[in-house]
Amino acid sequence: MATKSVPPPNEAIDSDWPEAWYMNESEDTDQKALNRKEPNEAVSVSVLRALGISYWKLNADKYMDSYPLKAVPWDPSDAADPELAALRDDRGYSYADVITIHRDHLPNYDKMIKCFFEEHIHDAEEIRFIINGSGFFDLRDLNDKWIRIHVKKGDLMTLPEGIYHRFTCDEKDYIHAMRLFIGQPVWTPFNRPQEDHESRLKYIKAFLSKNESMKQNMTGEEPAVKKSKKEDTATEDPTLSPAAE
Ligand code: KMT
Repeated sequence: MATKSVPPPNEAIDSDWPEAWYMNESEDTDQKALNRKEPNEAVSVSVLRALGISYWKLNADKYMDSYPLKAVPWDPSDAADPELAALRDDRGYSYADVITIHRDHLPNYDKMIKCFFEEHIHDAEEIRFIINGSGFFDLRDLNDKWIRIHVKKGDLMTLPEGIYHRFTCDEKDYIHAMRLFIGQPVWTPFNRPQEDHESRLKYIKAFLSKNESMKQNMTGEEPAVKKSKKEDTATEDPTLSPAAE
């Protein structure tokens, strides 16, 4: 589909970023609930940037009807939104798929939901554009605390290679999203712990070591090194792969 050519949009100004907060980390909470602390502890955009997050706000209202509910893969050159097309070209997003996470639309729904919520890293950047609906990306801060980011329609967010993170739908239980990739997609999640994984080491060097002073300012505590009960390393989990269906 031919789209009008426009320059790639700038990253969103701070006030347009999605809301983020430190999570209540009690074990027995519902993963789809807000899980805020009491009182709420908001997370600033500067903290999110220090963790390597980038964010653009796109006009999803205008173009959402032009995306299928599911297309695996989806040709990113079909983007009707000229800003998305410009971003795709500028950042080299050569692969995309479109999925809808809802019981009626996602095969193996229960397994997929569980898999998305397992703490993991990837060996590439994660790029997600929210076409409709909403959900939570949780990621570890400089002190290994969970930050919850509430993504909604129009949000395009990237998570850097090697960051510990997970995803869940919120209580509305519906998200329609485009997953973009540079080159051939690799869906393998590497579940925590991955302290010696090349991508984790790269992330520590690029973001955690660099922000040592910010880390100490945040709590005055030494960072905790959490070990997962899971002893496995890479999980070649076909459920993350669009080819699984
Ligand atoms: C992921 O990597 O967690 C997913 O692809 C699911 C979320 S897409 C909004």
